[in-house]
Amino acid sequence: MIDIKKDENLSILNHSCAHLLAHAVKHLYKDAKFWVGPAISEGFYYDIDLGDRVISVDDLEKITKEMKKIAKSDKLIKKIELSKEEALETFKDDPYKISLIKEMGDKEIISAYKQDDFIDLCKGPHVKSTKALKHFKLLKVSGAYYKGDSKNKVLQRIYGVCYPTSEELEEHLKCLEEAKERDHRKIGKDLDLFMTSDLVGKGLPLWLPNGATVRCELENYIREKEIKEGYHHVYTPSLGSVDLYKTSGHWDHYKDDMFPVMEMDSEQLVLRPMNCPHHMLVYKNHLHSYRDLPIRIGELAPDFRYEASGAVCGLERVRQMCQNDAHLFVRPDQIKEEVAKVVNLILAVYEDFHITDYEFRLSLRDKENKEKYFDDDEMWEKAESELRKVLTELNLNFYEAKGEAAFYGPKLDVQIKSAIGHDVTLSTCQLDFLLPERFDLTYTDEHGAKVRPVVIHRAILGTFDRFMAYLIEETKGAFPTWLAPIQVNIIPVNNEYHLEYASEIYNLLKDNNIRVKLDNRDEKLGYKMRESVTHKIPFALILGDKEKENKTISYRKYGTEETITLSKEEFLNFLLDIIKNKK
Ligand code: TSB
Ligand code: ZN
Repeated sequence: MIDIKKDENLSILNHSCAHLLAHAVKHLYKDAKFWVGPAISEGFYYDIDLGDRVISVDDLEKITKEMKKIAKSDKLIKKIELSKEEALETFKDDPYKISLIKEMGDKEIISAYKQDDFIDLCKGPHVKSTKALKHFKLLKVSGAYYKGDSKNKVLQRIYGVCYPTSEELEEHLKCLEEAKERDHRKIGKDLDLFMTSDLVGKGLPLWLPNGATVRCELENYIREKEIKEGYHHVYTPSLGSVDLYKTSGHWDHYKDDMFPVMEMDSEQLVLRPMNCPHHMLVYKNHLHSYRDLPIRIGELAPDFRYEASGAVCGLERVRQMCQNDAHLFVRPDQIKEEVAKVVNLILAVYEDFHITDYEFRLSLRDKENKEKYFDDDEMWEKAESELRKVLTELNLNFYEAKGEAAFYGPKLDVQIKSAIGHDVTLSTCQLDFLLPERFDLTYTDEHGAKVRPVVIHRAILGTFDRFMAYLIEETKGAFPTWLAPIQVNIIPVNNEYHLEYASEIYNLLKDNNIRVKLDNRDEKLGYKMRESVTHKIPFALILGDKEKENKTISYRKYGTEETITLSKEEFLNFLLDIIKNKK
């Protein structure tokens, strides 16, 4: 999908189309007040205050018609420069624009753009005439808090996209359709991977047997990999006392993302949003010498975060998640080597899953935001420059983002795009000088002195939830054989004659730990074959007279039309090899 924001001409066109939208809305709803209408990666939107009115699909049609009319009438779009007083006078009926003008401070000249009877406060640039805005589509409408703050009024946000030609617009709409087809929520439902229920709650999906099977494979996969890399896994509770999170600093900087306190007897408990505090205590359970480090404590750990109800999305953003987490306790001189190992582990895992479309992001703090980040300039400067140095030395291509750090330190995040265009973090590797201090962690150095270790937080698959969402969208539900909920579907040509042989093959595969299904329903062969494809099962075995007689099997691989015959032993070895080597 084209990123509109990355193309200057398309950005101008889309932003101009946002003005056209506001123009049409102003014609149709006289009392409408307008906040902002930027171009975005997906096209454009405009946030509009329509009183209590909620825009419907019918309204969108009406607005579209009016926009087309204005576009066709070829109105020139002219830049106007106003003094502050003139601007305040021009926009006196719109409190949102007045607040924008006031926010501009002492600015002497304020620019606006005018097309026929509509004027909007704007820096520009714009296309020359409304005529250029013929090929657009209004896509959806949603509520959006004024300035993104949930304490404020909900405005109507209307989204759209605009292209210079109808062909390009059609192409874009086709891509949107395809993205909808790839959306993990749709595939998850179609393939019975997971379900959601309002009775359980928002952001709390239930993993069904098919999805749970895939997850179990992912858990075994990453656990084994980590054991080979010298990790030790633990199980720690999903609850912790408020004091634990006061000690860590979560209470001061992360409370808004946590579920509220539960009072029990004399204890105050919270559901944990992260596992770091528990792991700090695991480290502290023993004395350590410099020779013991690095110590790598891993856990597949459930966490709970109070994500906004508008932000939760299938398995991608949930309120209960399971992290593929670990905390590495290292000496300062081991930071580079350990970060390198984490990065290499991420890259090795990505190779196994054929993940190629991602970007590394160095996530830094926002100095101005005192609430969100631990306040210690010296510590932050040290952590950020150290992590940047390591990444540069590792020759990693990364971009920097302010305001994306954890409250305790900077992060190296791996960013991917979901089917419907969400930019989300998959893996993460974070450098932390704070928690060792807060928990008073030490080791003894070669001179017998007590020294602070440094902590590296890392999640390779991120959470199983988000990773699964990603996998579903990347594979469109056609998982590689080693992950597929059902790996082989056995279809006897005729139950009367071939069921016995089919059962023999079924037992052979089952005894070899292959996830196999025997479709012995009295349905037509063609029907069963088609269903095998709909369920995206990697192998369909067709067993008839020839196979029974020669002790062979004939298979069709998902996505191919070819039928291949092998001896049953050959097939078994072929299958075991594919699974073992994750082909
Ligand atoms: C890596 N303390 C660290 C940990 O040691 C931590 O919690 N980091 S995190 O906040 O970045 O979360 C780790 C990963 O969880 C993220 O990289 C992301 O992939 C995943 N994640 C975060 N929030 C959600 C959510 N609401 N739903 C699903 N996955 C999430
Ligand atoms: Zn952590």
